[in-house]
Amino acid sequence: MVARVSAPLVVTLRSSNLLEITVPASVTIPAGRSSVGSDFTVVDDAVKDGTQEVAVAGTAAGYTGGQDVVAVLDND
Ligand SMILES: [Ca+2]
Ligand SMILES: [Ca+2]
Repeated sequence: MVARVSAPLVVTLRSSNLLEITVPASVTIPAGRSSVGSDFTVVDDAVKDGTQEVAVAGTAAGYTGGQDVVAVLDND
């Protein structure tokens, strides 16, 4: 079961590779909700670097952090 937060919860975001994906420093889950959306920015690096896997992690005080891996494709 996914818990809804009783007060707004600030989640700090981190990208494992800022040369591939940048993320907002944080997002806030509104009170009464269990999640929130966020836009990530994929960097067009003009380097023939193949598919890169980047971990995006979220942490919040009092909660177990989580992360997921995003595959950034290459268009060069
Ligand atoms: Ca790249
Ligand atoms: Ca590239």
